[in-house]
Amino acid sequence: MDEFKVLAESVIKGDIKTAVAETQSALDVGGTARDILDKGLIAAMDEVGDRFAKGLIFVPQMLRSAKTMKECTKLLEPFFKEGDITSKGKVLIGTVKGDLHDIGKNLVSMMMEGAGFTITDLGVDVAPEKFVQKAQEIEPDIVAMSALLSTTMPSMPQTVEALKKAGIRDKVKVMIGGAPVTNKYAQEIKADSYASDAGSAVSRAKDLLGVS
Ligand code: B1M
Repeated sequence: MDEFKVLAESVIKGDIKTAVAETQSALDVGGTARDILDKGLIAAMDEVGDRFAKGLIFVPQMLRSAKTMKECTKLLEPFFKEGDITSKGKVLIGTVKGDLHDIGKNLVSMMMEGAGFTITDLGVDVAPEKFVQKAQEIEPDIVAMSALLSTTMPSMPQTVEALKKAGIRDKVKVMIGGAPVTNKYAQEIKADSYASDAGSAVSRAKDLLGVS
């Protein structure tokens, strides 16, 4: 985090103006979007999480840091585009029911879109029925679910079950991710794939659909 110390500190403090300026200057001096994201912004959010867990900060401060990170991420978006490409496949994505965390899900959407996937983003707090209804409407290749709370993870198998009940489970691939989610959990709930971060979500999606 040292290289991006001021950036990370401003995200932790929720100082949008400084964080945006630091992101821009890191890009201007040749920093890669991936480094700025991983070593600056995500590292800062991990620290925010630690401070929250220790009772040093509270929900309003977490929200402010989240808003700051989102503003910085906007500057990085163009750097995650892989070039002029035809659609690699349709992805329906959302954060599961009861869960309002969307930064990781938005990064996955952004990187998948940049890699040429067509994204339909249902947002946050997406109930299994909503995933099913939209999947029936747009016929995606992949249904992608994000969860950041251990308490909302059960909505993932519930969604898999709902897809099954609607008769479309074998027509889509299911990918899951989010901080508390593991590969083991993906296997347990019979998802087709798990990714630990947004970059590997792109690789896993390509693998699932057999595209490069
Ligand atoms: Co919340 N929160 N939060 N929070 N929050 C966590 C997740 C927590 C770990 C903090 C902590 O205690 N240390 C903890 C969860 C504990 C647990 O269940 N394991 C927690 C809690 C407890 C809560 C509340 C319950 C607090 C309360 O109200 N008492 C509450 C719940 C609200 C709700 O959802 N119903 C709550 C609320 C919030 C805010 C709204 C204030 C805010 C979210 C704002 C927003 O997202 N718009 C917030 C934040 C900011 C966090 C932390 C600090 C940061 C999350 C984040 O954005 N990280 C978080 C601590 C932490 O994660 N270290 C915490 C950066 C982001 C890039 O990482 O989302 O992990 P992440 O995404 C990664 C990978 O996981 C992966 O790719 C991304 C990286 O490339 N990934 C996927 C994500 N989705 C994927 C999907 C894929 C593949 C990969 O395929 C489909």
